[in-house]
Amino acid sequence: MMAAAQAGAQVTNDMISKDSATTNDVLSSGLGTQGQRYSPLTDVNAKSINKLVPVWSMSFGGEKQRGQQSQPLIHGGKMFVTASYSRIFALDAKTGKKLWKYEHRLPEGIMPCCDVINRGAALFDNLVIFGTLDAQLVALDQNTGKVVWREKIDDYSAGYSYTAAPLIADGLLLTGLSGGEFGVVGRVEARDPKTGKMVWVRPVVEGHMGYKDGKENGISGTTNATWPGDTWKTGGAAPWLGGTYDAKTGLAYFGTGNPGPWNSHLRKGDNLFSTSTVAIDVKSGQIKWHYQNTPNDGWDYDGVNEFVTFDMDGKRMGGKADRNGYFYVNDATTGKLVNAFPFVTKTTWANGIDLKTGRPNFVPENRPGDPTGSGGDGNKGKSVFAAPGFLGGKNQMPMAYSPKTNLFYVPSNEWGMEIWNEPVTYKKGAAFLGAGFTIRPLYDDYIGSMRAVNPKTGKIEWEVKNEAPLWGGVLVAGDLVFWGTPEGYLKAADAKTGKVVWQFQTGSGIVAPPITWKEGNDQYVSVVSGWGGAVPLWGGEVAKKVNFLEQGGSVWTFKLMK
Ligand SMILES: [Ca+2]
Ligand SMILES: [Ca+2]
Repeated sequence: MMAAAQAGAQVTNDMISKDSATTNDVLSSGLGTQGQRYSPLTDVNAKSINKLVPVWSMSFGGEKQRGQQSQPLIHGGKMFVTASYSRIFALDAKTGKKLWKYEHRLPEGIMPCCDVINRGAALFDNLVIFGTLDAQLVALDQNTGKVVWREKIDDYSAGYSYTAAPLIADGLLLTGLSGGEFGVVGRVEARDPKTGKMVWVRPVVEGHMGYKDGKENGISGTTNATWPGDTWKTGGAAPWLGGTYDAKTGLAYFGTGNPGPWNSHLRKGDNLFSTSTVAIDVKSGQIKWHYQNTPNDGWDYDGVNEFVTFDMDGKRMGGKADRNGYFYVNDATTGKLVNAFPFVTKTTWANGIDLKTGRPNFVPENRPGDPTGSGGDGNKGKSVFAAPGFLGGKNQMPMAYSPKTNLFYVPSNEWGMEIWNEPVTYKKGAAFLGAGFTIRPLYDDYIGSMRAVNPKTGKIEWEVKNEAPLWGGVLVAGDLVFWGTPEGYLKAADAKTGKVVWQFQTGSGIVAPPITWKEGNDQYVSVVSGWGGAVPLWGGEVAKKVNFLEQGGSVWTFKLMK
């Protein structure tokens, strides 16, 4: 009855704020804007899961495949799912029947750094809103697929693009942007989701002016405090993975990418607010606090990974599994560092994080050298082996948190890289790295590892190793953890013990997070399948190991056989 009553109902801010508790829909990326990716549904459990079978599969079709990283949304009996090359589909959620499709017309010369992927849409009112590889936002009517509004984020020919799922926070549409490898200037923008009209802009590179309602709203930080000379003007810090929002704190949490260029000797200083978690007051558009995971990042340890709020010791905290290999727990209201520990086996760049100062204990000899300094020949600085490599202890694939077990489920990877610096100058639309690299595995038998992480003790409670690097996200549904592998399997394990209780081969690699919902008497599980993303493009020695994997592009949906 609940589902029938809500079919066709418009998505309100109130519905989005309750998304994590309402099991008949999935209205936001993260199954709730906190990003816990937890569902209380328990029909599918360790006892019943041997009856979990596919009910439909739908192909994205065409000749366009490559990486499929989208999390589907469910509302009013419809599934909204994005696909590679800036496509979005509406399907009948029970049968997989296609209702409509929108294919964004992409210009020649788009510059996505890390495959032509998209991570999903946002729902608001009668609209479904997603971003495109040419850095636009498109809002479509949920019922017809007709374009209602379209807004340009920035100039794709300068390296800007968009791949994240937009976030609805307190009735506003919040987006970051991509382009951190091109010296863009990272910022978070808030729009009216019904019209696309800008409400506020908050740059996340120190020195740049913010705006609200068309008026100046203060500079972010203090110009030149942490950036020398003009380096802040091409400072990067792209919040390309989007953000999370917690109504309890009123703050939106955006992770920011690497400072530009990668060569850290060209921008001595902390380079705020790059490689940080930035907490923005949604009402004022001001930065309430920031915490920098990797000051003066010299390894492309983008700090973009999701900040997932949860309760610990009676306080609202946030957990983040950073690319740099450390798991951080910060007070969600103040940003104060509460705990930090490695969640991978090797971190060469720092010997731990000082909980008093909040700063890493750097290992100076493991920073890639200055090409113009001692040990450099002017063209190439001292090469170092760094772990994790820049693809990270964890990359874009979202983790999950269970309030039942109080554990985070982190899709992690064990790899390193040779990295060296080179001279570079900024040129619009050209890669702004000043570094060379080769990614290498650390171990012969595995790269990926699904890890259950205790945020309080820092203990890894269990792990399930995987030969290929994990690149999809995680779902906790009741007492089960679901995740996909590049080898094509959707897997489920006991959330307490890590015992794998089920797996299904989807026919291509999974690099997207699963979802679950209930309609009528049936609990459904869905996941997008389609191998690609950054690993085959940037993975060096690892890419050679996984080049046998086939591309694809489909959604699979499962339920319990009667
Ligand atoms: Ca829901
Ligand atoms: Ca980067």
